[in-house]
Amino acid sequence: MENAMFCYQCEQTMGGKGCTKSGVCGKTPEIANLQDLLIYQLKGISCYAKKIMEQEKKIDKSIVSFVENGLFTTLTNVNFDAEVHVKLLQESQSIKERLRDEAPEGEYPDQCTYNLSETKEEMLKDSVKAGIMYDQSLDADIRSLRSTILYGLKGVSAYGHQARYLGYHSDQVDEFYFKGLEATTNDNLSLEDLIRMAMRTGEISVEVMRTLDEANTTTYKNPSPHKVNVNRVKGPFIIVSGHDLKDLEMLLEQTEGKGINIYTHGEMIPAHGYPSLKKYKHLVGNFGGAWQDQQKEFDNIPGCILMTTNCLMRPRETYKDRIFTTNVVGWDGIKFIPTKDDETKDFSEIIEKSLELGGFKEDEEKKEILVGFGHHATLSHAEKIVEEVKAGNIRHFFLIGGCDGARPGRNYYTDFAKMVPNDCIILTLACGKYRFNKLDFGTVSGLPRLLDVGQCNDAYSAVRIATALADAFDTDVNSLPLTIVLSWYEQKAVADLLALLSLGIKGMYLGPSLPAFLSPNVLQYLVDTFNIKPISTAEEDLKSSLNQIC
Ligand code: SF4
Ligand code: SF3
Repeated sequence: MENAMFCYQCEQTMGGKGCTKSGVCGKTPEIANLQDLLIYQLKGISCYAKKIMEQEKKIDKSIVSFVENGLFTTLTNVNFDAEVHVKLLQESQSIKERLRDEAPEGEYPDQCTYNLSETKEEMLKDSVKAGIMYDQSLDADIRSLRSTILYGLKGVSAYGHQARYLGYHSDQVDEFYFKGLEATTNDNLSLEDLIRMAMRTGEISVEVMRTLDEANTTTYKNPSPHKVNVNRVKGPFIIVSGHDLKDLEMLLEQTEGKGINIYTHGEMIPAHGYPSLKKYKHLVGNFGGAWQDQQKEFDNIPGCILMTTNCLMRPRETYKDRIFTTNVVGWDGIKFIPTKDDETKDFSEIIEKSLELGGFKEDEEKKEILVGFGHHATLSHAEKIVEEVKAGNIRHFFLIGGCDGARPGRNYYTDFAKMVPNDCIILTLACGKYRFNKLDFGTVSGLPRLLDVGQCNDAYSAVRIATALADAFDTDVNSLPLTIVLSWYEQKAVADLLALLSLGIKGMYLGPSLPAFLSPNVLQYLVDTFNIKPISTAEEDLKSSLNQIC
């Protein structure tokens, strides 16, 4: 069965239905099947852990961390290294056995009783029963909700991993990994139970984003507006991609005074707003566009790249020797920078390589864009914003945020942003903003019309901004002159979407296409309950958002 697979967890899934021969993302059937088996194992661990927790006992944080990392490893565009998966599988088995000994007697599902095979070949054979579509008789809506919960949890795990690395965690989130995964194996749960569980996943997503916000803003202080050069600077360089601020910080420390320029890439751009990061003079700018442009943009580049989280694409031969991964990111044959026992990393190899490559020969003319409008910075203008809205000078807010991706339909987001009238403010977050963040939107009432709130996890920041404004207007978020236009690609966006739904936010536009894992009934439920709207054309959606409230 090594040549068959099934995965429909991201937006670019083949034919909008599922990748069955190989992943559009570059995931081979081997990796896909090992990932299925790893999730199967994590579910087994979780069923035992839940029973143990019911006896008022705590689960060791090293096990929480293992489950978190395991989930994150299977998120789209994170890890493509079979050996890493085999190691994680082996570790999962010993953890499962430990919990099996500790758990009370009782009936447990197959995910618990299964014992991992010795060789990779046997594991791949076993993985068939871990496949999403294995149980043909499973109700389509149950499968859909189980998948929604699982993908939401994958998104949560990415944020949880980042926060934990900075020394922050939430017990609520930690316990929910087990409860959520157990729910996806539990045949006694009805559709209503699973809908509740999906909403609970959303609440947990809010909690993990809150924890990460606390971790980031305590460690690096609250972001404040900062101009970022998006053009090249002469000299050797390292491009840091992904979401992990701590990796960036450690690299900045280790490169200080070495004549190496550091650029952010993709989701790392909000780093320029954090006082404890922007103080480094050699953090010179932001490089390139969103993740899907990397193969073209990294081609033959005279410097190095460090991937701290998603999104990693198949590295081309022309830069295979200069791209490095760390944390849970990996690609077979690509250099990996491990975390040492004291939680630090040794970046000397990437530093030496970047010096050897020599870097850019010349400076390009500076082009600057503004970042750093997290909740703290934006809300410092709250009074003014409220006044201007009341005076009719600011008409409407649009939160245009989420993931970017390769499909052509994503021009919608550029068109939408361009068409937003001049008396409206655009808030943005995550990598979808690369569709329009280099355009000049000017100002309205003395405020920039484009406010970059941050990374995808800063959806929490956007929520803080929206609730504070709602309070100031003595209303609720749904009654604000605010429209949310979400773009999704991978599972962090699923966690973000569930978070917004769990907060009761209605009328969001979702695109560029709808998740393949939502069954028609589940989708209908979301439409009926939350008035979720699939995007149509930028013109029409803009018109209806402005008409609806004004
Ligand atoms: Fe396909 Fe997306 Fe799964 Fe990759 S992650 S195999 S592209 S559905
Ligand atoms: Fe982008 Fe991968 Fe999702 Fe954090 S970097 S948003 S797609």
